[in-house]
Amino acid sequence: MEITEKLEAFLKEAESGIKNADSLKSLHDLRIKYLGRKSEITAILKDLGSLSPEQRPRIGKAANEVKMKIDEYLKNRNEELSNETFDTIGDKEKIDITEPGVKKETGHLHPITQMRMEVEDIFTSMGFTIATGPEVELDYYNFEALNIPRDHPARDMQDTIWTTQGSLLRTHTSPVQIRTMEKSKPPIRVIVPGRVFRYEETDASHEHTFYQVEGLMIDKDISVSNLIAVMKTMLNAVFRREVKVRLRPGYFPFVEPGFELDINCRICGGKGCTVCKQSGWVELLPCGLVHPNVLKAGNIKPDQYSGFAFGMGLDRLVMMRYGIDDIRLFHSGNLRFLEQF
Ligand code: FA5
Repeated sequence: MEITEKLEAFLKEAESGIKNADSLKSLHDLRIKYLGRKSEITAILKDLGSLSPEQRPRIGKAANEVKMKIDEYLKNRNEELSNETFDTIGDKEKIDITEPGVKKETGHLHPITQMRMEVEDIFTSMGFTIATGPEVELDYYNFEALNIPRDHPARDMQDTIWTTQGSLLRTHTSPVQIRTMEKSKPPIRVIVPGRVFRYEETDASHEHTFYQVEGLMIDKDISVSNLIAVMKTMLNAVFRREVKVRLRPGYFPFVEPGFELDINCRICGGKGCTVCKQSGWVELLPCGLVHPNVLKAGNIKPDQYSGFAFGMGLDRLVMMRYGIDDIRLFHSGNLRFLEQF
């Protein structure tokens, strides 16, 4: 058979095969059969070199025309089949457009994380930077450099979880005060949000694992009034109103003088409940002026510089803001609780 006759027969076969294709899948298979690498047309085009110079252009042109025609048949049939599929989809798949849709659940940040980010924004707007420190800490940073030597009774104020190698899980974020002073010179304005751990029985207001935000400001002539101004600015921004606070003398070896800043209990409005232990006030924020021994441990001269520090309980701040009466809900994995924020 002459090559041109062969081409004609091939085109006829392809035309009827494509016309009879009854699905997009079988049409796809036909494209491979008629135009693919192993198809007859590809073989003819590959073989052009073996033809005489007179035959070559004629056959090459004819083969390309057949190829283009087959491609056109395939495209037309594809369109027909696609339209048919679309026209009949309503018969095959019944869609009830009145049925309520399926809501895609999206997650969100934990309320403590949301609060941490908010506090970070408030402090950065006052020129503070954010620092971090290790959760597994050395005795030196957690206690000794903070003016709590070995055998000091103040060690009992924070029950400690020790590692078998003699390190500890930091009981507060205060070790980062020393780590920050070691690295930078005054003026220092830094906050340290972080997770802390205590060997404690849990109750409505105590967890063994909770979050604090440490604050440290060191410069020339820093006094208690700077401390109060910064604390009030922060609390008013967090609670979006003028917050009632009270300062009591508080003892922490790393500050002198030291204070406990309490806020009015928002759970009971000051009447007394389990969270405020019936006192109407919630201990939120111990603070004070940095003890000279602590400045010395951080290589800062106490006769030239002074500073204030505070350590705020982040979990309790969230509890007060939303009126949550049990701290244990935060890590309970209870989605009905978490989904409210
Ligand atoms: C400290 O941890 C000091 N480092 C704070 C400090 C820093 C004082 C700088 C002075 C200068 P205290 O143990 O009181 O202090 O803890 C600070 C805050 O963490 C508390 O006011 C409270 O809000 C929160 N907190 C303490 N223990 C728990 C607990 N078990 N569960 C939840 N929150 C707690």
